[in-house]
Amino acid sequence: MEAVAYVSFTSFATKSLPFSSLSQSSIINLNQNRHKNTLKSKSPRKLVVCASSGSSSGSVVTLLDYGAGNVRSVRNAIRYLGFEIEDVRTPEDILNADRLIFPGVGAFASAMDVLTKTGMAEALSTYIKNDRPFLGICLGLQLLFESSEENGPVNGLGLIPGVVGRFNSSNGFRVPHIGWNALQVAKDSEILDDVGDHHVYFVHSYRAMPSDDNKEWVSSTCNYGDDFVASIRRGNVHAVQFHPEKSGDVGLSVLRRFLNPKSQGTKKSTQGKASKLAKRVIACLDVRANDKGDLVVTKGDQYDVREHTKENEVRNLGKPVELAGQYYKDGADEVSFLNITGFRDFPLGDLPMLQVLRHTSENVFVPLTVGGGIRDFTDANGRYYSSLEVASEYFRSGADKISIGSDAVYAAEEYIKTKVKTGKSSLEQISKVYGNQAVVVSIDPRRVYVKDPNDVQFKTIRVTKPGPNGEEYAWYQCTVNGGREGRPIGAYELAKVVEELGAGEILLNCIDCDGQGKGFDIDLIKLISDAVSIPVIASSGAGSVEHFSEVFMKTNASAALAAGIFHRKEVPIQSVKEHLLKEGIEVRI
Ligand code: 1PR
Repeated sequence: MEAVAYVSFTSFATKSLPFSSLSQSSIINLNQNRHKNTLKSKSPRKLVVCASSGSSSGSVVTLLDYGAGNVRSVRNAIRYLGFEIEDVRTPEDILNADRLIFPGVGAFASAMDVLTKTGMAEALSTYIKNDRPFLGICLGLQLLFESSEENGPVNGLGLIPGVVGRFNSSNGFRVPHIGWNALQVAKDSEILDDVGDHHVYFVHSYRAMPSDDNKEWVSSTCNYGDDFVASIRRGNVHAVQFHPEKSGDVGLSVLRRFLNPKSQGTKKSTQGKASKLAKRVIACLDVRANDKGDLVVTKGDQYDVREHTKENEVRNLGKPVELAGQYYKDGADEVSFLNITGFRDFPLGDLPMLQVLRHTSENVFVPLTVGGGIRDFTDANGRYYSSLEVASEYFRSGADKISIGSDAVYAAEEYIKTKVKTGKSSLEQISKVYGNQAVVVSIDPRRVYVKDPNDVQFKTIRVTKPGPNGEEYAWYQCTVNGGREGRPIGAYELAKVVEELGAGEILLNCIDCDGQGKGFDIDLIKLISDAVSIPVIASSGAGSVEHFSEVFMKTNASAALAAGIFHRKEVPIQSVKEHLLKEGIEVRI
């Protein structure tokens, strides 16, 4: 249970808490500061402490959440480990913390802006300079450096020498760096003791570089094109570029070692084989309400999810929360939920779906993606909801990434027509606020054979297997509304445009292959993964372990997703991974 109600940092910046509404006993003077940290405060302030605070207890951790994004996963992981959370509401709360976690989210400049305006930047610097127990995560690491090139240069807290720069995608490395990568531990860091040769989960486009000037801080590096700073440690101050809260058991052990250093045993023996970015294996749950109104995991054949019986009922393959939990235990590197009727139902009216996310995120510590129905919407009462509001609700409910289908097709068509980036599409708005690494575009193409590439204005390929009338070429037509409507845009054109508009990743389905178990559409996946420099997830058609090695050997896909074979328990996730390892393809184990 949380020790205090959540109050975002942003709200602290703009509103002052009504002291009159708090009891006298809940207001104490700054002089009672337990750790005698000093903060140069222009005017002496009163410190507000919740009656339930009790932070002298070793089971309470202070969380700095400045309200810029989803830190629900960090909260869930902390609670899962048996700790209570006290939210920072004032700079003094930072100085009073026994143990502070700072899961930075959003963009560097806006984070620094909020930290500076609220006095938190100064408090953080003081706290860290006083060697108080600190764990920064992702942006929470980057902000400790001198400056960042992200929309900048922008000054950081300046505690560690170095500039945070963007990954270089020109040498073939896909940006954002998304996925499970290996650490090279440079010095004993205690919190990394169980990581060893295991992969941890990264998702970022910017990174700090190790140098002679910061080597006393750097505790591990990771290689992605160049070596970048994966973690820092000096005394009680730690920060990690990866996401421990999304790195499965290994990540939880990092948090556990930080939260409870005294109770830690010796290093666990490490049996991982991590050396570089792993190919990801993703379990996908297509979710919708069945005819009785229960939310079920379903699975179609070429997008037809109804049984071919007299009753014609929606195929029911299980309960979403249970299946997601099972796939996490089985070793899925990510879990995706697609609300497949989101295009016609309003997702914020779909409370069971939000509940599914909330419950799943309490026990599943790998990335969760959710898609379906992300678009602007006006409800029956005339209330308008922007796509950003819809996405925000998904993020608040536990999603790490959201996936946009139909609405991205309309945005791409518009952009091709006008050549103007309006900034108003759901894709642009959500990636601006949450970063492009949080936005997946899901493409639902259908293969269209043609005799001559000049017959169509879209990018065609010479297909490996000719069409029914001997056609040697095909283009891939995008569809919307769950494959119900074909649009005048190809998957190739769409992929290029959505990358430009801010997508961080592409989920590449194929209606022809969906549910067929005959393998991924290698022609399509090669076409798209060669066309963009963001990661591509191959989807649709997996029927055996060999299909996974084929897609990774023949295309530049970063991940492969499957549904039916996992739901029907035909091929366990572990078998897929063992097979890939045997074939020399690095995966997380
Ligand atoms: O258009 O933004 O509302 O998003 C709707 C989302 O729902 C899209 O991501 C779209 O792909 C998905 N969707 C809509 N209708 C269906 C359907 O099946 N009737 N599912 C659907 C798409 C494809 C994959 C599937 C793989 C692997 N399903 O998610 O899991 O093909 O399956 P397999 O391994 O069994 O072959 P919007």
